[in-house]
Amino acid sequence: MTSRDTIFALSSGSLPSGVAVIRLSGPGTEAALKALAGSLPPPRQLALRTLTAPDGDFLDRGLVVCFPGPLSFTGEDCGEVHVHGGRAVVAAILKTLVDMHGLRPAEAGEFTRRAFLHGKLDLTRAEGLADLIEAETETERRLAAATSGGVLEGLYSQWRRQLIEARAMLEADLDFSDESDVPGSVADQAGPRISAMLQDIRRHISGFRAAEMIRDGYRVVILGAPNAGKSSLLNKLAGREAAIVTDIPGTTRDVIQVTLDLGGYRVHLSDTAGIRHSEDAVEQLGVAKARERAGQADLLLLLSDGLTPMPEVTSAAPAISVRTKIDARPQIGGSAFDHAISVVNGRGIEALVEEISKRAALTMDVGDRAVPTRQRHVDLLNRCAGALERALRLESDQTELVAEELRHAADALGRITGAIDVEDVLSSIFSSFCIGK
Ligand SMILES: Nc1nc2c(ncn2[C@@H]2O[C@H](COP(=O)(O)OP(=O)(O)OP(=O)(O)O)[C@@H](O)[C@H]2O)c(=O)[nH]1
Ligand SMILES: [Mg+2]
Repeated sequence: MTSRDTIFALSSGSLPSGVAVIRLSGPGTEAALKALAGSLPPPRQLALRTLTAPDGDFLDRGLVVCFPGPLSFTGEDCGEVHVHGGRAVVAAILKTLVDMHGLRPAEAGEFTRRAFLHGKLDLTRAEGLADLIEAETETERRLAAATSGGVLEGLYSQWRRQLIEARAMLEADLDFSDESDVPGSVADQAGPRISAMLQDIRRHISGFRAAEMIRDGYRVVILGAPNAGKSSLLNKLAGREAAIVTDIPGTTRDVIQVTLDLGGYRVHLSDTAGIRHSEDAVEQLGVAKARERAGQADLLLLLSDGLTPMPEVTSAAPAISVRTKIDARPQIGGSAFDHAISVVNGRGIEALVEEISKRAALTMDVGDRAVPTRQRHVDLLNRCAGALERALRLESDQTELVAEELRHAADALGRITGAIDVEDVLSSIFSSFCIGK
């Protein structure tokens, strides 16, 4: 598998920056780098060169490196130039490259796509790489590092191999079933092994919820009657004036969402309109939105300053009750609230943040467990599990049909890693990458 086009892209992100890395891949890489830099250093060694345009115009001085295929990220001839990260510097170099014969700008994810096509990584590792680049929290980074490191590839390949072996045994059993020296118990042995694998797959699928939450974030919704101190709490946790705060009840009309990194977990915190009965049409819409958000939440914070009533909402999410403004209205005696806070003197805020991150951790923590990270994985795992279930329901003398179901099951796993038949999913997977990866 070789590409005719040589592709290039700015791989180091937004400009201006201290250094900009422009990456190339394809058969014309070496010639393009020579045209820019004159002589090239030995493979995989950086060297300082003056880069010039074909007419001899000075472009920049920078580092040049070549990675001849197949020992490169894409498996093709690759190279990089590291130049000063000024917009005009990079624009001049990209312009020089685009004018060269056989070179064109890379599409999103095209370097990784080529790496996949050259067998450098499977689809789950490629998806893990995309996640690693997108990772904003420590939890996301850990999950992405595991996936890009190949934990899913290892698991799915192992299951697939076992299924292919089991099927081969069944088919051999069929072929030799007339001969007395082959015991006829292969089909009987297959049953327990299939059902053990089915259990493993089901357990593995159940980890998707946590992975989804790590990627999408944990949704915390602040609710309370008007003036309870909801927007003040949102601002305090966001560390900025994200929402308007006044002493007029009914200030917040819309849902205001901020995304925070709480203890390494991505948390979406939503401030909502104060819940009360109102004749005002705009306020009614705001209250309806607040109720809707409560229904989609993973955790509710129910606020009251001691005078405002506790909000009543319908939601399956667990709730934490929070007494606000304890600087102005200290609590007397025992408390019916889980937490007591003041945004004025900061009391109780740390404990509340700790509780939110602890709850987020409970739903998101996957530990060392490998979990599916895409709906695509879950769909194909379910297809695999479905085939195994059908195989288990067959009679022991229906060996041929069992073998056929095992083939379906193995194929589904092969589609996850890209070992078989994936042309149709490649575009949707790689188009979500950034340019230059
Ligand atoms: N002393 C004191 N005042 C607070 C505290 N938190 C909020 N307030 C005040 O309470 C009033 C209402 O605060 P908001 O944060 O706007 O209340 P809200 O729940 O968002 O109100 P609505 O948007 O109207 O539903 C403002 O005057 C705040 O300054 C606090 O911890 N201590
Ligand atoms: Mg408000």
